Amino acid sequence: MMADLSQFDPNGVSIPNNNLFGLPFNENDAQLIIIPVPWEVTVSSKAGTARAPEHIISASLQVDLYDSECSNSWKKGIFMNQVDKKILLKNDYLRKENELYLNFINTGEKVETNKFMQRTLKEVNEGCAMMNEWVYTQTKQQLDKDKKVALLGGDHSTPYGFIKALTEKHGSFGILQIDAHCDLRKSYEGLDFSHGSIMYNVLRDFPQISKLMQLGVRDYCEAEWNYICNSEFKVITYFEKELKERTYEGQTWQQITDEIISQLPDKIYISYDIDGLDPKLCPHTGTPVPGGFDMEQVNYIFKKIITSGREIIGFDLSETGISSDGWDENVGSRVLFKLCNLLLNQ
Ligand SMILES: [Mn+2]
Repeated sequence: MMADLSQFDPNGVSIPNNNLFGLPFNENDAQLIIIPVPWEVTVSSKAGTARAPEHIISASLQVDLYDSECSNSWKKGIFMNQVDKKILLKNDYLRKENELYLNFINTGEKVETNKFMQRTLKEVNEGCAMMNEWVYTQTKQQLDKDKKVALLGGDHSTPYGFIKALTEKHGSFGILQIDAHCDLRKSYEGLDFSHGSIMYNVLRDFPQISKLMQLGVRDYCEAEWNYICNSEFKVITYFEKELKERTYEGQTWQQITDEIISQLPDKIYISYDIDGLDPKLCPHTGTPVPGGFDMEQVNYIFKKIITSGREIIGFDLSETGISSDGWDENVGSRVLFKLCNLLLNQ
């Protein structure tokens, strides 16, 4: 079903009661469905990303709809589901529980010695498993209707269930991860489904993932480094330091981009942790790290992926923070619009 756009003025002012980007679509007539996941239970530092989907909707009304590279993409329809209030409430409760637990282990105490804390940790882990199951069901439902699907976090633990649903739909594919971190930690801080373990978890559980390409990493631990070295090139990480040094020594971004893309399989899932960008663009993200990409630098890679004939099968955007002046959400909504256009432009 196509939406009737005859009454819609894409050059006009957005109507606030409309959906994302002020677009006049609904769940039936939109080709792309975005699933918001208001979840940041395992985030130990700054809170806020669970509220990002609601904030991004408001900020998105300021995004102009003309994208010179794929000017008709949005006309295929973009619709974001309502934020699920039950998931959000569960997040708020479990985030507090997890804070108690993290404060406890940060004092050097052992969880094995404290029954109360063992129960808290169990509750957090079960809650995260429930969220994964919920995301799986939500995204699978839409994929079964032949919709294009994307996920908006929340923290970076949120896409686990979505990636599972995609392995069932597409079989083998690669993940392109934009991130300041590797997220390859095994059970970070005793948490089964931490934002710092998302790539470890999906690589462990879904052999369909043939390649993990990480770009912009600049904060990682020795175990993660060893994981990459022992992966037999299944995980390829372009560290920020290496990328910067290569450009200092005269290599162009075009050369580096071509090299990156040549190692990617035909089908690609994009996992975009906004902290891969320079923190000037995401100051309130959960774990900001100095350095990082400019938005256009990453968009250039995406554009080249499309022109190389590869297919983008879905994406998540996670870790967007919220701020009093709306800056993080403003950037987040622009990254999101570009990703939506890419997904629809094929
Ligand atoms: Mn991440």
